[in-house]
Amino acid sequence: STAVTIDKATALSLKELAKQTLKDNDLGGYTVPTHGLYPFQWNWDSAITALGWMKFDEPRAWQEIEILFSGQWDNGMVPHILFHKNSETYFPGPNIWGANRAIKSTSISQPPVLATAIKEMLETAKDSALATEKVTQLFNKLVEYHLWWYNDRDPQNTGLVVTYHPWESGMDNSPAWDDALHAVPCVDWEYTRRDTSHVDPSQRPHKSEYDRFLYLVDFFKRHNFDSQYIFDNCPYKMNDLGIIAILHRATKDLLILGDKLGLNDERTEYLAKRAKMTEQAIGSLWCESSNYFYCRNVLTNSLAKVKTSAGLLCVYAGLATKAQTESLNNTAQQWIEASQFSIASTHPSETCYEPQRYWRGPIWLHINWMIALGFAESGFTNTANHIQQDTRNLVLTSGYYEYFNPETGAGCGGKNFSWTAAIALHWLL
Ligand code: 2M8
Repeated sequence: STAVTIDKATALSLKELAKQTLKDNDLGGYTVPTHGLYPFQWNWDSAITALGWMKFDEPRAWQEIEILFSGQWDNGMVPHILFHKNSETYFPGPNIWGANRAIKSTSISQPPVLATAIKEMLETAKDSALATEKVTQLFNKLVEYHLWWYNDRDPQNTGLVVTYHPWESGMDNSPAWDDALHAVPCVDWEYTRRDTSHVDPSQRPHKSEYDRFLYLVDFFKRHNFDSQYIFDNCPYKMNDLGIIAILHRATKDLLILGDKLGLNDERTEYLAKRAKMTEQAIGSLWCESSNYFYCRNVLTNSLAKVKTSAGLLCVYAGLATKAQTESLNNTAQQWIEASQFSIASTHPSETCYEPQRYWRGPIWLHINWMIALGFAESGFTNTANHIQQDTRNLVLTSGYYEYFNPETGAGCGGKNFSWTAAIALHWLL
């Protein structure tokens, strides 16, 4: 799309609107993604949202992260949702998940962008004494979280962690899960979804997907969240590129934090070894004939050959070789040209691409930020600038929606959305 510069007055009012969005979504120390549709604290939403708070209320930004860690399990996992207060506007709630820790939560995690966000927060903090104090307090919890990812989700040291649920990937109905999810049984009980009463059902996942999402939730509960049992028997097991890439970058960021604060020890050395294993293993997700990284269904050992934006995150992770990065940059250039706004979450030339249906095509601002960061750091500034410019245009055109239609720029899903407002504050304005 054409370059538009934001004049000072517009930038100022967009900034005010973004701050107001975070304040309106603040439930007293943690931020809901948006009222109604998502009335609890989500893991990667909070990490991204803290970057927005950082621009105008640093203590509040640190509090967001502290409250998220208050729900950390004894085994180190930081859950994907913390159900701090009851709400009837979301399904499935805490009783369906059945994980009654001190704070009710789900039993899976989400893309671990936390350490990366915390490093960014420390580096941009105006109150560096406060930032240093907070990171020092949080460091051990972050280490435990990363140890959980590698030990619990890659107990056989393959270098590639597995995920057990599309909700864990954060990219709920990505076409990369279609085949693997199809093999999961459906739940045999009736339920009432709430999402489709807040948002047009044509922008949400299908019932056939929810039936399987819920089967898996129930499976974890029935087996008492037993790590070993679930690893051995879960009917859905993916090497998800989004999680692998985000975890990898976050581990490197954690080590940098540890260096800065003099907190590295034998546990972080172990994390560094795990990261090396990922570097050695990632090549198995690269397809030579199509020059792209794909997710893998671990149960069938087959690559899910559909180009989703998760593949581009390997650049952000520093997991792509120089030649792979060049080739991914060419693919990204075509991707950008294929629709008016970029980056569509599924490449528009794929037959499964749907511009309005959630993670099957729409643009997500935090993913754009990560992809652009990766290309900028690898020296592909044109690609990075183009993505950033398109992202600005989206916000100018439609404001702070949950996600955007790549063909029209129309806002989709929930309105007044925290991570969209936060990315605007952090990266665009
Ligand atoms: C979406 O996922 C939730 C389940 O976690 C849902 O649809 O009910 C995803 O976009 C996810 O990535 C995001 O964290 C969450 C809250 O914004 O919504």
